[in-house]
Amino acid sequence: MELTIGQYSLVYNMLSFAIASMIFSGVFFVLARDRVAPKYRISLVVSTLVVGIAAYHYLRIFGSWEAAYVLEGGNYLASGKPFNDAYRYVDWLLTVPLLVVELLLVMGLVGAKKEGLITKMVIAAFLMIALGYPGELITDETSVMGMRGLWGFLSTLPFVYIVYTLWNELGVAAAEKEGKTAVLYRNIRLLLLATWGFYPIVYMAPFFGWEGASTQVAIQVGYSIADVLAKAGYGVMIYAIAKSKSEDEGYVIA
Ligand SMILES: *C/C=C(C)/C=C/C=C(C)/C=C/C1=C(C)CCCC1(C)C
Repeated sequence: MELTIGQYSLVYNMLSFAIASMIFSGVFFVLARDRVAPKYRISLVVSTLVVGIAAYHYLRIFGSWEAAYVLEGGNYLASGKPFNDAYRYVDWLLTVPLLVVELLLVMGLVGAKKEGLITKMVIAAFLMIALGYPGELITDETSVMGMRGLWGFLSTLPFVYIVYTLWNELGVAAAEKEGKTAVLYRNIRLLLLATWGFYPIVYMAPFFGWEGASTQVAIQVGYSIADVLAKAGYGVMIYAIAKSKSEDEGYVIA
């Protein structure tokens, strides 16, 4: 595979942007801790873990990208070292269940009130990523009816279950509240749908007949933007919900 300097640099800069976003959103979650009531702080702790794990994996992806290409005669050529994209799946395996947990925690849907919901969601999130991975390794199938399509379909079952359940729970929660908290619940619902919905579309790229350098670049840029929104942006929204609920409940910042 051959990349132009522009293509190579675009991915390089996006990965660098993702690293900065993950590290400094984490710093923000730590520093903003006292601005929310004690019972919501655990959500901010989980948000910090998510962006911390993502920052680590983005550093590894960045290193792998640098090692995979060499500049020769004005273009970037494959160095022979493969670009390791498996870091993304390892990252998702850890961070996606945690993203679900931070939301359920801030909503207060844990413990006796919603027996088992957190367990079901975490198992489903784990299955969604684990079932998608074998298909992601099959890059030479252009038909939806092949093995890539089959793994993708299996992964979509827990995906639909999670998104449908969270969408409903957030709708119920928004209806119970009013003012800022209700608006925030509705907004995070849209953010969840838009960002999570993006991943299976990228997965389907080979079915649309995309291939070569521009697809590689599009996938890396696309996943990086989606990850920043689904982890750092989502974490900021979780913080806003925690803060709004803290205010509703009369918490005053010391
Ligand atoms: C921070 C990372 C996030 C929020 C990753 C989310 C990933 C998904 C929602 C992936 C879903 C997939 C399918 C529904 C089918 C095809 C395979 C996947 C894993 C790309």
